[in-house]
Amino acid sequence: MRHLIWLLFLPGKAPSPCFLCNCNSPVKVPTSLITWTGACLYIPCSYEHCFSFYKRSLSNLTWYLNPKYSNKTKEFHGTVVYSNRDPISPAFQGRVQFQKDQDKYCSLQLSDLQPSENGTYGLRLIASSNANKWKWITRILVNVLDSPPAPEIEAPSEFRESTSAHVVCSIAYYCPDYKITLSWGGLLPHNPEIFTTSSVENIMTMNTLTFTPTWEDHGKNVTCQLSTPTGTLSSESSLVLHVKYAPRNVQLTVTPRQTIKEGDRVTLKCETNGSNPAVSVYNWKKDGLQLYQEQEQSWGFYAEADEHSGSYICEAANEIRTVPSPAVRIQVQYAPKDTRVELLTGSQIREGTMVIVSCFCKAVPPVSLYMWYWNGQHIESQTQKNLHFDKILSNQSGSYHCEPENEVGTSKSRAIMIDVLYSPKWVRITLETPHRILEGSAVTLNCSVGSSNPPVIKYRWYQDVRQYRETQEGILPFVASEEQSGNYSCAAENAVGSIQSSPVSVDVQYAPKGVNVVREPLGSIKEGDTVTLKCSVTRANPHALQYTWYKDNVLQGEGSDTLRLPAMKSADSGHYHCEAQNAVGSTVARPFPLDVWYAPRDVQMSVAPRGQIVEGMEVMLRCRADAQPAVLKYDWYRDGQWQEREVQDTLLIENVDVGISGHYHCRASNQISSGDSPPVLLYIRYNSRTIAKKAALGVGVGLAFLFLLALQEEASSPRACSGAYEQEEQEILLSRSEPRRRAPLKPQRPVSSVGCLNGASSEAINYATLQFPPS
Ligand SMILES: *[C@@H]1O[C@H](CO)[C@@H](O)[C@H](O)[C@H]1NC(C)=O
Ligand SMILES: *[C@@H]1O[C@H](CO)[C@@H](O)[C@H](O)[C@H]1NC(C)=O
Ligand SMILES: *[C@@H]1O[C@H](CO)[C@@H](O)[C@H](O)[C@H]1NC(C)=O
Ligand SMILES: *[C@@H]1O[C@H](CO)[C@@H](O)[C@H](O)[C@H]1NC(C)=O
Ligand SMILES: *[C@@H]1O[C@H](CO)[C@@H](O)[C@H](O)[C@H]1NC(C)=O
Ligand SMILES: *[C@@H]1O[C@H](CO)[C@@H](O)[C@H](O)[C@H]1NC(C)=O
Ligand SMILES: *[C@@H]1O[C@H](CO)[C@@H](O)[C@H](O)[C@H]1NC(C)=O
Ligand SMILES: CC(=O)N[C@H]1CO[C@H](CO)[C@@H](O)[C@@H]1O
Repeated sequence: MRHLIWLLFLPGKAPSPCFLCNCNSPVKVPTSLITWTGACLYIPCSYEHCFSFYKRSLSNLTWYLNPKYSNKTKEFHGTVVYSNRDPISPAFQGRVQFQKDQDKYCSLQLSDLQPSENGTYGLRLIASSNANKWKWITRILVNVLDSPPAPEIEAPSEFRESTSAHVVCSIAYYCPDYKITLSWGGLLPHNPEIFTTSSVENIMTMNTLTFTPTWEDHGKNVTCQLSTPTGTLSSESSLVLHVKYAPRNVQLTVTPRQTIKEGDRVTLKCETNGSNPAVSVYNWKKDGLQLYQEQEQSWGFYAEADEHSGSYICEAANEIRTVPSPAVRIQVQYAPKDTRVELLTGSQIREGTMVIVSCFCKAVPPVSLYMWYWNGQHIESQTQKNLHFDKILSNQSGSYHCEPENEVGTSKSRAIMIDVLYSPKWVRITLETPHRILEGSAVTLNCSVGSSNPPVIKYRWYQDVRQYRETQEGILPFVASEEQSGNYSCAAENAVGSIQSSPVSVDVQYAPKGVNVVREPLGSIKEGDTVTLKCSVTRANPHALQYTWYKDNVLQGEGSDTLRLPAMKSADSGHYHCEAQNAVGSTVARPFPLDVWYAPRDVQMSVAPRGQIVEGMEVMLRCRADAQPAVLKYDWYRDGQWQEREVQDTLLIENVDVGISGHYHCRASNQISSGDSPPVLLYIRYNSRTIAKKAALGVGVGLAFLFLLALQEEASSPRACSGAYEQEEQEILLSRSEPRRRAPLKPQRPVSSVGCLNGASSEAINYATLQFPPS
């Protein structure tokens, strides 16, 4: 082994290279090449590093076409294309170029290739040093084609819109003396991003296309063309571009229209102007909100007003991108609906106030015209949303409804009732008994109201300005009386107000009132005086009066309200009255007594009781006289002697005594004078006890005498003296007034005689007899 290493570094002649390296492939060449007729062939060739040792001793270098090994000669034979020792084949004469730099390279170039020159090209290298020989043969397959082949296009597996891509066009050919050109064709000129790079390496001619595909490039036929040095287009390859791009020009279309009527069938279609790959899903959005996501390109519905109006967008999505369409506004039109009428002003509507009624509805398109109806009747002048009453009138009450209209149609609202409240109207008062109203008759006033809303709740009645009565009904019945004459008006009142009528006159007619006889002059009337009586009437309606005069119901005169009585006589005394008469009736005055004054006359005195008067009894004297004026006072006399004065016409003597027996008369006096009654004997007898006592006392003689006297008187009393009065009358008189009780009169002297005295009058003499009681 040590020996061997030494050999390696043995100085002197070259040692055997076999020890130094293994150089099976001395050159580097392509294994095959293509070219075509007329083109040139360039066989690049360079020495391998391992060959450098042998290179120095390289003796024979020959390029053969189709070299063949000969057993006989142990050598290769063939068409010599190039040789450093031998001449080249005449067929290649002038067409061969060998590499200039022969140290490193062994390249060969043949021009104007002929089809026969197809085959195997071999490079034979022989190196010899001393006795050593090293031989190599390197073969290259060369395919001489008839014409240039199509270049190869190498493209990425997919193209995407907006993503830069490289496409390489190449051909395994290069020859310095016959340079071909690869150029790209079929690209759209608008694409600014296209650029190409040509390069040559390892017998390759190539052109790289760099571009950013757009949707427009999709489907385009891109060609790579091979041109000979003369510019002749010789071959080409093409590539149909498949560009993936997002959905293009996404548009939402609405069928039949964007503006549709409620209930119409609407179809929305999301259209694109191409998408690669196809749209995988469609997204529907309304007013920014997701609605549906579906594969279908179309979406249909029956339009509903509230639901379907809005702004729609569809989105088309593929694997590249999701692309929205521009928004499309869909308007679902419908005739006005939910139409209603509302009162904008207060619900209590008074006449003269402002009232606004408004018509509300939903409508698309907006309402163009509002029609208003009053009690079903079209109000021509009103076309606005609001029905405006500046000052509503009572006759504008009623039901109102509106009917708004748009292009699609109309709709009717329900009616609203407008009830205009107002004070009573046309308040009139009428007299239901229009003819003459007599006192005591029934009168009815009628307060009529033309109309009132709300109804009248009460009526006030006025008589000559002052309030008189309040009623629920418009009728005021009453019985006519004088005080009820006057101008009447009524006021009808409801919740809104009160309205007063103009007055009606009630003229209650009545017979004269306060009819009285008035005398002139006043004072006492003496005989001969003149007296005027006037019939005074306080009031009467009507005033036209007729007078009639009566005295003691006997007609005295007619026509004048005065009755003149000249030269009064006593006989004129009496009760006068007048009767005043108007159209209604007559009224009689109270009889007016007219007295002609005269002194008392026919003065009469009476005694009660009648018959025997016994001592101890009660005796009443009564004086009666005819006098004008009436008797003022009565004076009583016994036996001509004044006893008493009384205002009353009676004198009561209690417990009479025999001693007061005598002739009594009375004198009646008035303002004029006085008159005396005829005397009346008052004879008082003893009673039985006194007689007994007297008898016991021995005075029986006197008594006996009296007794006899009495008997005589009984027998001889004159007829003229018989009582002028009836017993009954006397009793009545006695009972009328309780006479004043008097102490017994003082006895003056015993009555000794009995008789009739003649009085001033012509009447009979009165007697009173005293009798002894039966013993
Ligand atoms: C050449 O000789 C080799 C052996 O030396 C043999 O195998 C081959 O067949 C021979 N070729 C021809 C053409 O005689
Ligand atoms: C040219 O040579 C190749 C291989 O070198 C061969 O495949 C081809 O058939 C030949 N062409 C012709 C026309 O002889
Ligand atoms: C592309 O162009 C070439 C040449 O212009 C043509 O032969 C080929 O049929 C075309 N291919 C398509 C898909 O159009
Ligand atoms: C695509 O766009 C072109 C031009 O803008 C137009 O003519 C064509 O109809 C569109 N195609 C579709 C499917 O929208
Ligand atoms: C309502 O009354 C007013 C006067 O008060 C009158 O001018 C108008 O014509 C009346 N309208 C109707 C519809 O009766
Ligand atoms: C009151 O007057 C009105 C109108 O004049 C009339 O219609 C009505 O009948 C009258 N009422 C009575 C009770 O007379
Ligand atoms: C009633 O009215 C009439 C005229 O309208 C008037 O002359 C008269 O004085 C009135 N009467 C009263 C009592 O006011
Ligand atoms: C070793 C070898 O074959 N050498 C040859 C090189 O070329 C000349 C000329 O053709 C030949 O004579 C040699 O024999």
